[in-house]
Amino acid sequence: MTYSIRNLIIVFLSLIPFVSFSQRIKQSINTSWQFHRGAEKDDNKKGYWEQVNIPHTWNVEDVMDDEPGYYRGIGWYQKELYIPEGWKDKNIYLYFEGASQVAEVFVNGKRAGVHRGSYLAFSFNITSLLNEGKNTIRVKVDNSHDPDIPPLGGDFSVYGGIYRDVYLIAADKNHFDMDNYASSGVFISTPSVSEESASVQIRGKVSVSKKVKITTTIYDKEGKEVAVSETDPDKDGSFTVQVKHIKKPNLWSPENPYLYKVVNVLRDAKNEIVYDEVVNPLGFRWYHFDAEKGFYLNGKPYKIMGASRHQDFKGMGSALSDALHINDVQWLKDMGGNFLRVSHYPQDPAVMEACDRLGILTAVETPGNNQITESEGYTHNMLDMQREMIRQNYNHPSVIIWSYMNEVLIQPLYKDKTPEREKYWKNLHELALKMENLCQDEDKERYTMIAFHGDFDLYKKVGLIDIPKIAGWNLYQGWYGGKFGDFETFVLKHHKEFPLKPLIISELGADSDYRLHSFSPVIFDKTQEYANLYHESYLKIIKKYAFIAGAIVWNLAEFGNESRQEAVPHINNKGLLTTDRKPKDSYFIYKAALAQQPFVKIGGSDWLYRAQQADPGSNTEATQPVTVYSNQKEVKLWNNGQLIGIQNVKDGKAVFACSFKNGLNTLKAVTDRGDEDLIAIDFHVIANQLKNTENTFTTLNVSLGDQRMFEDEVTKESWVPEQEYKPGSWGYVGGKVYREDEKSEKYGSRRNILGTTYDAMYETQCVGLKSFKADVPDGLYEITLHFAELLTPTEQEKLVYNLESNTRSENKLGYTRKFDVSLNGFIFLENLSDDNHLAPITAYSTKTTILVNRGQGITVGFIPHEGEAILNGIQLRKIF
Ligand code: GCB
Ligand code: CA
Repeated sequence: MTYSIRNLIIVFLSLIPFVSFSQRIKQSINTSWQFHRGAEKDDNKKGYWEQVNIPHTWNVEDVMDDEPGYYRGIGWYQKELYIPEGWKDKNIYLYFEGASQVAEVFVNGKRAGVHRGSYLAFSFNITSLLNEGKNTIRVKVDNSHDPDIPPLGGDFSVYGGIYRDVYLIAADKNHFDMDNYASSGVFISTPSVSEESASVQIRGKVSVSKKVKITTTIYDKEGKEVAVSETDPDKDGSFTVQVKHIKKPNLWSPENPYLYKVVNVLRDAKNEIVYDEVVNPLGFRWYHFDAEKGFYLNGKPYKIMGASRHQDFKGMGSALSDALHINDVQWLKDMGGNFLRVSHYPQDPAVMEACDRLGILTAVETPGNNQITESEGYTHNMLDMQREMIRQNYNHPSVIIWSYMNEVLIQPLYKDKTPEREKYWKNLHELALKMENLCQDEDKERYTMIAFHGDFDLYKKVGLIDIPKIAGWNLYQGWYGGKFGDFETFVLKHHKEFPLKPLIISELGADSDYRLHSFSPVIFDKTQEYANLYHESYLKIIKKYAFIAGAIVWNLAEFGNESRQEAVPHINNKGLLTTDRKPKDSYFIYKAALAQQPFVKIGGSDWLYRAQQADPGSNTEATQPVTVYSNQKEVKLWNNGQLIGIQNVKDGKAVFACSFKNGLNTLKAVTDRGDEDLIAIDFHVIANQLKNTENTFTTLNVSLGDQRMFEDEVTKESWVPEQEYKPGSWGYVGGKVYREDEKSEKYGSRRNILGTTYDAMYETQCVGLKSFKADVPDGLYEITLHFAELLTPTEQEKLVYNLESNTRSENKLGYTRKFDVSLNGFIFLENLSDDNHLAPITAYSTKTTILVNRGQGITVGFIPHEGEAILNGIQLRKIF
């Protein structure tokens, strides 16, 4: 083993006791915090403090429950801090990776500083406030809505708390700049890069009282020195190092995310004592966007394909460990993605490090979402955040775009043609220009982007499309309205009217509840299959045009927005992954299109408990299409050892008509290369003749007014769509599907149904039915009926949500409904109405047993007294 002279000196120094060898100490202080939600002062009261660890948010329970709204207010954190004797001469900082959204820090009762904004790091020099030994730090955190702090709104929850790591940093009095927006104090750029050679520029600042020198060493991935350079800082402490002619740099790219290290060491000019050291990543790559031909990386055309991501996970809000952040980047990588839109705000440093390491290009953005406030305070905070973001993330080779603003014209704030609106547009335009100029001043190299929503003419009129270097369009044609085909029309329009402006589809996506399925999906039904159609049709157009530089799926994973309703209340279901990271089929659509490594996956791998009506004429067999996703040429599919078919893969998939029987159906797909995938589906075939003897009756779960299948993977219950009664079988008699209004394409009521997690099932219903019949064989049955009143005048809704006031009965609905329910002729429920069980948008279910004999089957009768009877769901289970 050989040691360089410097290494020898370091080893030597560390062996001598009492030599001041003062590397920077950085230690996380995440454990044993005390927390109190609320602003009140009585902190001696028993039970005032709750023990918590960081990352922490106070909104976890808030967003798990069925009630709308979440706490936006003050929370206090407190912790004891021990400062060792040896730190007497050090400069001590508290460093927060992020706290949401205003954090005021106190040390031993004295104010250290305040930081505004949820999503960026900040640090305070607390040296002068500390005592040796025991100290108390307190942090007042406030996530109240503040018109001067972005985001003002948006489709996500602004969870409150200290939700990212906190560090204590002790540095020598002589150190690299620690007061530059919580950045590393050193800024690395690559003024020139080619396959043959590259140059590196390192800028920074030191804060020193001694005469010092700075050594900059660039190491390759293996730790070999590539370049060393020594410099003295200027009088004001600033320094610039130019490293030229790095021969044949190993280029960074998604396929080869090769990272160099830049190590800056601050030494005493006389005696070699090391005062400080900072390490930063370095990647050599060059890139550009061409409005006609798309994106180029290291000289080659390169389609940007990826997803956006919120810092959000089931049951955790925003308080995620680094491991969970990193896993998401890995999910994207495994899908074959090469791009992460870090939106709608800067995220944990672990995300950015993972992008560098795994080769994921990024756009990072500040949360200027939905609208702006026309105030000095807001402008100041927007600019400040952009500066913080750029300085904190400057050295990540993964970053190629600085973004600011998302869908800023989506709120219809002022009336048409008023001077207020003209003024708002002018102010918005001005602010965008300021943001753009700031990006240019801070970083000449990177591109900039604003993400617009689909109102082309409006953004054009306000002049926003002209400002950033890249136009991002968030496009949902065929989801929120319109047809899939409108997407192509839209991008062609952009290209025609802005032929010089590079274009990225900054969002595309469709909601799907992973529990909902349909083989004849329709818009708004929230089935996975509809979302699949959406993604497949968009992918075709994205591939077709080179001028579409990239496309970014909204969203990698489902995420929380407290104010959302629909199939899964409080959740935006557009994720390719669920909130707890189970992949939907849409994930595999992209994987088949993008992944380089051979891949095969049977669709519906998260749908393992299925039920379906038997094929016509059969009692024991049901046929379903099975989609196999692959990037290989050919797939074979087997079910329980029987060959179902052989097919060529087209557009990333092959679809087989597969016959299922009761019990386990083990599907196996094998590609021409020999890669395989297996899934075991527990299938329940519902006989056409319920009294048949080959497939005897066990259970039936029906969602009325519904054409979707619904699976509860926890109870393993599978719900089937309604059907009209036929003798020998089951179904409704009379009635029609609930619709909000006659013309509406909406599926069901799309409301948060209180008191259930089966919102989708309750959101649809059969209205005005006479009966529900099932010609089941004799036996004792359990029968469960599910109802929810879906007609809800707005007044009424507010009152239901307002649990404090008990004035519901004073506010009558604008209609009446009153009906009885009979079971085989006996009245079982009497006068069902909103006076008793049918509270609006609230789940009501009741069950009973019924003895069926003499071959009479089951008839549930509906006898209206006022208005029409309704039924949302029914379950039958044979006891014996
Ligand atoms: C958008 C927004 C995003 C929403 C998304 C949606 O355009 O930028 O914040 O979550 O649409 O799902 O509606
Ligand atoms: Ca972290």
